[in-house]
Amino acid sequence: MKKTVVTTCTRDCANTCGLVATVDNGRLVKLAGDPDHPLTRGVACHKAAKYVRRVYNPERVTHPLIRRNGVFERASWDEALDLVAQRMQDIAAETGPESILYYQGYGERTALKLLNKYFFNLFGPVTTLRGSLCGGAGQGSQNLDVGDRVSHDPLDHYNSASMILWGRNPVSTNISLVPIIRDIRKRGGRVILVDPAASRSVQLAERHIAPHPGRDCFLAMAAAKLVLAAGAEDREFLENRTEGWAEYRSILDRYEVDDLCARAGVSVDDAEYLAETLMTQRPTSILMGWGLHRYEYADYSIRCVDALGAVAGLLGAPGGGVSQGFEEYGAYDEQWWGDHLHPDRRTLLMPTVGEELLAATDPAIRMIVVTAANPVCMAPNADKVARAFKKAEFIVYSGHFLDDTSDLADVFLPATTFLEEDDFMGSYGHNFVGPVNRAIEPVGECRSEFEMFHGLAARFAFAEEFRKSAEEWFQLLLKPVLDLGVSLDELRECAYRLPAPMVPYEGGVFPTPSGKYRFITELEPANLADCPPEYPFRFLTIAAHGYICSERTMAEHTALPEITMNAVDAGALGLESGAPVEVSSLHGRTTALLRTDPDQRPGVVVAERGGWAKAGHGLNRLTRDLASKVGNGTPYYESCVSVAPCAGERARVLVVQHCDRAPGGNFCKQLERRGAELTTLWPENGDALPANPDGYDALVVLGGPQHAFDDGPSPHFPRLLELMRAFDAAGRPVAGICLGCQLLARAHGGQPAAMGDLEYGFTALEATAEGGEDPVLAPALPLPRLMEFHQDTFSLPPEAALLVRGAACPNQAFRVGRASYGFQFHLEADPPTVAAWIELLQKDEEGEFARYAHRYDAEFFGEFQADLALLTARSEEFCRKVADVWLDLARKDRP
Ligand SMILES: Nc1nc2c(c(=O)[nH]1)N[C@H]1C(S)=C(S)[C@@H](COP(=O)(O)OP(=O)(O)OC[C@H]3O[C@@H](n4cnc5c(=O)[nH]c(N)nc54)[C@H](O)[C@@H]3O)O[C@H]1N2
Ligand SMILES: Nc1nc2c(c(=O)[nH]1)N[C@H]1C(S)=C(S)[C@@H](COP(=O)(O)OP(=O)(O)OC[C@H]3O[C@@H](n4cnc5c(=O)[nH]c(N)nc54)[C@H](O)[C@@H]3O)O[C@H]1N2
Ligand code: SF4
Ligand SMILES: [Mo]
Repeated sequence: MKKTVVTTCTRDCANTCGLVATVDNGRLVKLAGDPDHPLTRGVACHKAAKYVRRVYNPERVTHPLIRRNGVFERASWDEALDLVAQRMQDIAAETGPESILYYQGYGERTALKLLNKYFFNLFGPVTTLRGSLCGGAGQGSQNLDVGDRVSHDPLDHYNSASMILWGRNPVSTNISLVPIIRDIRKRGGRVILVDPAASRSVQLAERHIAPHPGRDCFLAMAAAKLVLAAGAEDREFLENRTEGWAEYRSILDRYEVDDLCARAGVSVDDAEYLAETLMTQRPTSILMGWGLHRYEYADYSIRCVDALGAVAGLLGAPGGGVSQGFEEYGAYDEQWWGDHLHPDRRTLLMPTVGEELLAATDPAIRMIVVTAANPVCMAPNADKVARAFKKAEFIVYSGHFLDDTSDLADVFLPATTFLEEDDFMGSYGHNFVGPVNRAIEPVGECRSEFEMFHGLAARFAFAEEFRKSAEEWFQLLLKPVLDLGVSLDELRECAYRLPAPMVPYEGGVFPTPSGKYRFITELEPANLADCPPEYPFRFLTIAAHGYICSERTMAEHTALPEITMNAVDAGALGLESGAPVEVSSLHGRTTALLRTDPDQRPGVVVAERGGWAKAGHGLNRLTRDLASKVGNGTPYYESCVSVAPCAGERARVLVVQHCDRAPGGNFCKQLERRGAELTTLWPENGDALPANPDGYDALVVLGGPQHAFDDGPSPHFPRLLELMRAFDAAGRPVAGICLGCQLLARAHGGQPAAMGDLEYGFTALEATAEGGEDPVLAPALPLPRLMEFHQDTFSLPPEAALLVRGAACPNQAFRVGRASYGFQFHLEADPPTVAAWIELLQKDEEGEFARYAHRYDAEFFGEFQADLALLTARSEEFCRKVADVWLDLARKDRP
């Protein structure tokens, strides 16, 4: 029962690829680029393939959640929607609808999602946002120059002789452009990358110019001066089709080319190469990315690049242009946002949303509804944002995963992904509107926001104004396209090109009041501040290659985020590639893993954005919150950091692993996150165990299917038992998990034995009185349900203290000796491990677990999977706390 469905990727990505989803027996099995989409041409990114796993990920929340007594619990849709509607009504009645903030993120830009705002507008003048975390500065700046920014159709770049990628990284962020760019090279054209970082797009370019961050204006001015000096400017255009040319010319006249190059941090040769390309490789197109936007005076750079295009005659020329983004809402009738209903409403400035929330009074923000966003992770100065969110009484979050923002929410409304929805999607990277056709039924109880907001609206007096079928709404929302004579059914079949020009501003006509191009006429270099000596490095947190923004799972995070520095910078600070370092800014501090790169520009620290704070990747805890001068954009790269070696020596932890199905998981990851250096040995594969603890500060012994009482198949056990005792005698902490726990008991005089039964699944356990006072366990209490998977147990060693007790199997955790801890439950098990253990049991029809099949039946697994996201999240948090204190024991006892 295989079928394919043509659809469109709706993720926050300029490609907006046409996709073909393959569905086998109702299950999505493959997502590939649509060969018939004019831009995708059969090639989607590697993230599309990963999205299949994301849809079915064990961490995905598939049921509504309500927080009760501090913890999320599964709830019905009616309970969740009743609660949200009730709070909206109560708060609006008490302090007015302005006390509610609707925060719509960038994860959803489909037609139907315009209606989210319409819902709130029908409700009343709630507070909303203005400004942008993304493209505000760029759009605002280009609008000053051209009136209304319109980019060249990407397919027009097939007419380009050469291309300049200016602060744009298509290899990671815009894969559909890659064949077009390669075609330019193939035709003998040049591709130049202008980027302070050695991004992956270096591979596309024959020349990489790495200016000082935020100083592109000087490079563009230098190139413009060189074009003028050669008499190669477009004189006709400059004289007749522009305003402010004399003023701009006088700005150029203030500087010499070598001075400008020094200010930009590039060689004169770089500027000459750029100018020569523009003069000899006609037409050259300039493609600006979003990296240029993230500065306070981004308008200087963007407008000077535009000006360079104007001087060199690129504007309005086929194959030329200075292009950037597209109007992704162009296909929709924006009246259905409903913003005209409350023209005077309050808005908060998005780039400083933390500060704005804290400062909001009359009324204060009491309730926040977040859809398709992760501001506690992605907005700058994230700790402040978290503080501001915590001040609100009630937070509603709609999304897919338990991320930094949903961790602060009171209600979680699980949304469908685009694979479970019918909709339409415009693009900010091209001119096509694509159909979003449902490929699979919603996973679990997930609902599209269309259904969610209909459900909510039904609880209010304005229900009738909102209630329409999706079909009726499409007719209204897509009216601008339907008016062109295309039908909804036709739109559902394939991507449709909007009637935008291939080449904007042909004939030098611009949608400005005078119809002319407008030059930047003021540029004050003193506004461009350098990093202070305490934080000497510019911090560029750029798009990750493997993920869209913060769309990832907890388990996908590496132990530490990675930062890249020039090797000379690192050497001067005594930092080693591969070692953890402390990265600090005025706003916060974090640990990261250092990688050095000889090709990276000195003075900058580059990292990938989007990792979660709760996974130790919250880089926005370091970034500065302010708004750009033009366009209310977010100048993330006005952040400066210092980098230093981690304080103290690294703890060296020996890990003994017994099977690939029982990895160190969350426990070992947290040790690494705290700077520990792990050495993993596999005795089953012949690794020899050391004779004594020398060289190690702590020992972890992991689980496995072996029996702790049976040395026959595991001849290394006696040696391991000795080693466990020797670590303890030396005062160095030991942690044994499952099999490791049983071995620890045996090492200290307890007796492992077969249980004659299987204990499996997340199980409620109880801390003993001694557990409540234990230094390692107590800070992690109360106990969540924890994962069990064992058929053996043990008797307690004579001197041991029982810390955790279970009903079916009493001995669940103990302390023995100075600092040895045994955990029968799998506190370390991360979601992929648990998912593999589910499959192991479900598929084991004839194996050793088959006799328990009656207990672990479809109903058991149904319940198990419904709660999996919550269970694994809570167990991860518990594990993190235990690992932290346990590792501190290793550090404390070091001489
Ligand atoms: N894989 C992947 N793709 C994505 C995204 C993602 O997170 N991952 N995010 C999507 C989103 S939300 C967006 S907005 C786009 C962004 O798409 P891009 O603009 O292509 O990507 P960025 O990493 O934001 O920035 C591009 C480059 O600008 C450089 N840069 C930084 N400062 C300067 C400067 O002062 N001058 C110059 N010349 N260059 C500078 C950075 O080093 C970076 O390599 O990508 C979209 N696509
Ligand atoms: N340090 C640093 N921070 C940055 C940037 C940077 O360069 N440096 N760049 C910024 C940029 S360019 C951007 S665009 C912002 C992005 O900032 P945000 O929009 O806040 O963050 P995303 O990570 O894109 O979160 C989108 C969420 O929407 C969810 N989602 C997807 N589809 C749907 C849906 O249909 N319904 C619901 N309810 N949820 C859905 C996804 O699972 C994901 O959790 O981050 C900015 N943050
Ligand atoms: S994430 Fe971007 S490149 Fe990847 S499939 Fe979606 S639209 Fe295409
Ligand atoms: Mo973005």
